Amino acid sequence: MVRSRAIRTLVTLFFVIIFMACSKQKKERVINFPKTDLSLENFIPKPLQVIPSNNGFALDKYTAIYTSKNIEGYEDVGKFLAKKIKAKTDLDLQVNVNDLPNIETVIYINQSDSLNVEGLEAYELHITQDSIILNSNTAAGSFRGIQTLRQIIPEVSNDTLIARTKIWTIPTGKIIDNPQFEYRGSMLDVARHFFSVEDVKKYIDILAYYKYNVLHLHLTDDQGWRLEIKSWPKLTEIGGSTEVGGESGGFYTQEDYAEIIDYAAMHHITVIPEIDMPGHTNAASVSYPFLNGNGRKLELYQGTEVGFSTFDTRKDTVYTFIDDVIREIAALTPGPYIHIGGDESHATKKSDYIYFVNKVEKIVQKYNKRMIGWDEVATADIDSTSIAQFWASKKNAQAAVDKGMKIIMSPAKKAYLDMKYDTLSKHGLHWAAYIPVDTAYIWTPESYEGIPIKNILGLEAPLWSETISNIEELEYLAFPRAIGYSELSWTTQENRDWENYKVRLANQTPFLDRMNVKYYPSKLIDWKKNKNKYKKIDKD
Ligand code: TNX
Repeated sequence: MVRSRAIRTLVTLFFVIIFMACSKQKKERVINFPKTDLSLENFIPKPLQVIPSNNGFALDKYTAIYTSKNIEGYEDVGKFLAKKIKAKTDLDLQVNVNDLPNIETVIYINQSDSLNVEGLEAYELHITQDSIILNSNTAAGSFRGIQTLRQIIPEVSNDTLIARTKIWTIPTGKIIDNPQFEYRGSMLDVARHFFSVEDVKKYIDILAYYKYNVLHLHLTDDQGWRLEIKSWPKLTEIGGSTEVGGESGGFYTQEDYAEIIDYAAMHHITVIPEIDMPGHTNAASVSYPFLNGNGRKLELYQGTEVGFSTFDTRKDTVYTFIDDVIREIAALTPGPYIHIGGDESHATKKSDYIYFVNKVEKIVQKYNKRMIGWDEVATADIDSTSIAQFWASKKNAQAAVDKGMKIIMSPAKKAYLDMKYDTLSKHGLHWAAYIPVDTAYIWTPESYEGIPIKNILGLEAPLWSETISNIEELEYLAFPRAIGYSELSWTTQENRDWENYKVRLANQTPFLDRMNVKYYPSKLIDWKKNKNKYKKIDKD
């Protein structure tokens, strides 16, 4: 298998070289590239190793893309790259089309088992004057690699060489890259305020550009149940009908959810659905009152208090209900995880809470998924295969370590996207901290609160939505901080430096502006204003 792949690679490379030699004979272009330096590019997250060779690769209408063909996912990655190049430059690059006339340069996306670094998402880019060869073990690795490539295709502007020549110069050199953590996520709370499929897709677009690989959806809470469950339809009919502030809420049909999953999969992003319980369950209990365990009168809730609701953890029918919900969600979700919440169950007795988490873990496992829960779940008698998401309690995180569990790092004081930047922030809360852009970046998830790195699965930045109700407000809180978290989870500690990062961050504006992302323009950053004027000039 490995040998036949290697042979295939060699044969393809051979053809690429012959092909390029022939095209050279056809036509020799003389391009005077400005001197480049790959190591000075504004990559985020910063790659493991960048070795510049100070020349230029001409990306233009004479460029074509080729990919490994018989290995699942590679051609899709090639097509994805072509689409993004079209959006940025208006060039129409062909993918895996043979016998193209006038091709001068090629981008070759290649499966290879002989990389300098191991890892499912590792990749290497070899950029020379004539070719860009992207090698990776897996299609996911090649997908991360093309994000790096996207980041070094210059943005257009009217006074550059590009506008006159329609050549985008890509600096030559070599990049060897591999993420530090296998889990690099962000969470969207679609329960407190509902966000449309289109909003979620836009969030995925940006996350993918910065090499995130997980989107956690907080689908249920006191204020709303947002995913259709066919066996319990009132969950969305009643429980999905409102949201914080009293607006009309909303929910994803199972088709909508499948659309999000597919879109995420195209971006090599795993979706993790969260059904928060036994607390945070008012919307479920209003829909089906037998679930309720707090003895209080049930009504739809549009406020922002936490900790008042609980399931009746000693009733068998509650577990029949949960079994149905988990069964349906597991069937809809290709990823390996289901998140059961488990946070802030202040209305649940401690012994009931432990009984509940133990039972729900078994249900999740019955449907062949791994359970994730907020750090409180580590107080139950759960397996080392389950995962704790550290948000507040060092003691709970230590309990998870003692059980040999993996931990997702989301400390509220550092990684909560819903915390205000400072006292003047338009949106957000500040119960954990104010988190300006530098504070969000300058900390070490690798050793935070003494949690050993071997227990750390990765990092996740949750965005709770009590104070935000549309995509602009979402973007205000998420960006630019989520960009920094991508670097904290991908790049090793030795490779991170605030002074260096903040310059690279300042240079994200052409991308963020083009994507119409309404980021918070923190004064700590000297934002580069570089409006895209190319199309306008072209018409003149
Ligand atoms: C705590 S973090 C919560 C959420 C809130 C958030 C607001 C966690 C597991 N629970 O219910 O939305 O604070 O910052």
